[in-house]
Amino acid sequence: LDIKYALEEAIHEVQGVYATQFKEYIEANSDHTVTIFPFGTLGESADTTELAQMGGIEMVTASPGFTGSLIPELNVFNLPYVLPEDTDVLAEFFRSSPTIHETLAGRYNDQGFEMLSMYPEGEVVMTTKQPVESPDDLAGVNFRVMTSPILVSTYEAFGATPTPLPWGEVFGALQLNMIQGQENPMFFVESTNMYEVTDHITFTGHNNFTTAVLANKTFFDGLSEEDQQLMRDAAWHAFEYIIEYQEGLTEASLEMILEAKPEMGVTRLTDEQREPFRQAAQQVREVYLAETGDAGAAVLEGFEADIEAARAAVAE
Ligand code: 6CS
Repeated sequence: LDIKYALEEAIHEVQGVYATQFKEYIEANSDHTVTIFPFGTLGESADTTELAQMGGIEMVTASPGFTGSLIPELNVFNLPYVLPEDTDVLAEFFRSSPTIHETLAGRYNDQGFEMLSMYPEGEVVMTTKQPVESPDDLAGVNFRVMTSPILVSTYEAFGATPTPLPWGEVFGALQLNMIQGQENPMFFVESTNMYEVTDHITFTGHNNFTTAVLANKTFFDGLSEEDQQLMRDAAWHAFEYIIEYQEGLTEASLEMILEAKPEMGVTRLTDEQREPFRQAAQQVREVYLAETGDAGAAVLEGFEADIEAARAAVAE
């Protein structure tokens, strides 16, 4: 078998490092091969997700920032101030959450996918042209978000003018001043040179970037039990690798940015400064609940219970 696997990122970025580990595991433990298609080779996230859904390729990395449009409950990952900030708790949550591995895995099944893994890619920061210390500073700022509607609600609540765009258009839009802000994990701000077209970084603590590794379900169901297990083992191997890989990555990336551009502004919101953003997050939660009904409420409740369980497990 040759497994075609498309990414939303470049090969040296987090999704690429994960995919490379997955590929090496599969190729070391079977006669199968994995061909990785980094961002840009098969289109934007929406294109590669659809391609995998239709069976044109076997695997894809698809982030809830985009797939929240397809599966409304996935917007739980996009809600501000829900995921834990402690990275050990966060990793344990992604490792053990029944809401992820049973409930949401089932929702992916309904859309023709087998979920192999979900993992965090790092704390999300805002990068903007002007400093941001409060929602007032976002007034009139066209702020790019991924295309899931709840991200539009989030930045509306944060006081900005949200502008959903596919990734490929972001650099140019910032350069042309059509947008004046965007959010992403620090490694990505560094690797995609976002710091060249924005002047301030703000740590708000409102989210961690989540992604999902999906296989086409018809393809996966057609594999032998042995090959299905191999795929799952490869995914867990890559999961543990990518969690460790990210230790210190935010700080190292920030250092590289400051070396390239010493005048870059860096603001870490204090608890007090975060308060209005937390208040706004309540509003977004209401939007999520109104749009997803009982199923969405159950996912959010399950999420919070699983996060508490992860916190307890890490404290032991
Ligand atoms: O902002 C985005 O659209 C992109 N950000 C990351 C960290 N990965 C892929 C995604 O397309």
